[in-house]
Amino acid sequence: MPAETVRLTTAQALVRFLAAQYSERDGIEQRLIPGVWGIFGHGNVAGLGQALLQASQTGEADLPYYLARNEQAMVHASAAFAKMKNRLQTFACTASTGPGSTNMITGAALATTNRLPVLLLPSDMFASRVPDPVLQQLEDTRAGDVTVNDAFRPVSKYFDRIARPEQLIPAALAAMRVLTDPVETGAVTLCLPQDVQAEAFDWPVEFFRKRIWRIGRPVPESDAVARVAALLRSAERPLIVAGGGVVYSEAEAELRAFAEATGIPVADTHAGKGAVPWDHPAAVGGLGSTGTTAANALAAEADVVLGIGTRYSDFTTASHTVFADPDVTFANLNVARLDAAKHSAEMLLADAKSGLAALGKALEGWSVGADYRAEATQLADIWRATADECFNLNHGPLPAQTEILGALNEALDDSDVVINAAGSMPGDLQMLWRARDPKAYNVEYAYSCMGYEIAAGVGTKMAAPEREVVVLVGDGSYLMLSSEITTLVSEGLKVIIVIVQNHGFASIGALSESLGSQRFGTKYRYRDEQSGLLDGEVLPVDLAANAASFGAEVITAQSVAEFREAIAKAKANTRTTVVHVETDLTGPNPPGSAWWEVPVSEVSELDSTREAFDTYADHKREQRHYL
Ligand SMILES: Cc1ncc(C[n+]2csc(CCOP(=O)(O)OP(=O)(O)O)c2C)c(N)n1
Ligand SMILES: [Mg+2]
Repeated sequence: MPAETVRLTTAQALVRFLAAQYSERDGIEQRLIPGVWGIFGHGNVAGLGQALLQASQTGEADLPYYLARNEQAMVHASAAFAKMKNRLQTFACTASTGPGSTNMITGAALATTNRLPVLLLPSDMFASRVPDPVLQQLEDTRAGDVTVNDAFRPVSKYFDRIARPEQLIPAALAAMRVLTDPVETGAVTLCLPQDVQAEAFDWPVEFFRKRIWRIGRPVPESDAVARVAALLRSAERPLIVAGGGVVYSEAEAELRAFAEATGIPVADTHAGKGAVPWDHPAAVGGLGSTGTTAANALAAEADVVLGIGTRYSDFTTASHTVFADPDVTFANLNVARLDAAKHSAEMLLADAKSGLAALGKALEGWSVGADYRAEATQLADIWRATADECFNLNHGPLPAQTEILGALNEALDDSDVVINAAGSMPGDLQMLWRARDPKAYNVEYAYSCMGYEIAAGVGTKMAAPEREVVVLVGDGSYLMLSSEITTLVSEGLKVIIVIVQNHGFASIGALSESLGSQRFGTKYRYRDEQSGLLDGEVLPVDLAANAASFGAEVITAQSVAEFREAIAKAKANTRTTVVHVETDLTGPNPPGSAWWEVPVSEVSELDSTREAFDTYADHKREQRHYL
């Protein structure tokens, strides 16, 4: 008997299919794609646009539509949503052809580098090619099948172009497989030619049945557990590096129990922060270039490093200098072989939760020495006192950024979420922020993308409406992508946005100075007629008025005391509230204790560059391959 079919356009079929996809982990089933973000243009208005409208009017598929103001932002919102949902749910994003689609490429790269699932549906040129070249079409003299969407290939974990309706069947199934695979996940891109979106086909009804994508917990091989346990038993100064994999796997309780039983201190990365509460006896805080003195001192003498769910970015390893023992060895518990193999490690391929449980069992009765435990606790206490000083500087006339962060940290509840991505704040937060909840800290530091912050606020609030969501955004990042404030307003989502105004790049300014480049081009100033440089008067830019013009409530704070009041008011508010505060561009910053490799010009006419090069060369000598 021939299979039962239903006649639908490709776009209608995709909408129906997406509404029937579920993820499941630990017995909890939920919609994998609970909605679609989009901005319509000629590429998708009559295809996916019609399908989404029809679904909402007939109720044949439950797939709500959300309108973004910028395509990059809707991908960030989706990635932040997925992060908050521990990668068990995400959104689809539809964009028109050409610029609408290529605007999503930065978001795709962010999702893929952060290992966060997002489903991207860029519209594409006509599969028929009849009206070529259509508006916004790239013409390649060497190849007829190249479009701007080919630029998604390197930043997508799965890429396909649906040139005929029935190609959607294998492509959609492959897309779901990749989105729900903790090893493979990232941006998944299905390019939809605008004519194919509207073309009808007789689809097998079976394609639209409810599908449950099971997200398992791979268990480690017993031999691998034994090898890693033996390595740890031989260690005198082991250190744990807790990364995002701990949080995505929801392995916090296992990690805490493991650290308590073994006494191994736990350092964290941005993505792993909160997995162990900041005041836990084993916690030593952030590791690496912007790490605490405690974590970095322990790393310097660690003999065995146990990386759990970490990708070991250069900030975590201080560009391969933070682990300084010449005989240091690594063991990596990771679901992905890519990460498990890093630093010539003994690999423990497994989900963090199941891997930690197995390793904990194998190490029963073993613990590090009491002296080492005491040393780690003491180092952590010293760092906490340093952080307290950073929070209470009484700096003037403008407050220091660290004082604002301290006041904010104190004002927030344990479950409140703080968001940031780029500038000088990630470093300060990595050192100073006190997180108790694994979902309370969302600093995107794989792609460190200016413009993620406010868009991520949208996605995070959608994922966790019960939590207070606080976006920290520098003036530079605000100027890059603040338009989603209007989305917060139109969706009735309440987020607190703290704009930290310092009239330029505190981060890159300080970096520039340290590298001999004299803060060149890092301030938002008038061009000075005499010097010809951008170092004239401060610009009359009013970001508070700008935010108010988007429909947010705005409070301006002139001091730390006023900032505290503003946050209290913002917390009491029920609608999106922006707190604008000006801080000192030049710090003071928390004390750094590790390097970050940024190459300095080897030959130069400038004294500042020559001096910086000597320092750079000294650090280069400390760098290791970890072979
Ligand atoms: C999209 C993007 N462009 C450029 C950079 C490089 N970059 C990193 S921090 C920074 C300046 C950020 O300025 P602001 O948001 O004001 O933060 P501040 O440094 O003042 O704290 C720049 C340009 C980046 N991370 N992302
Ligand atoms: Mg700034």
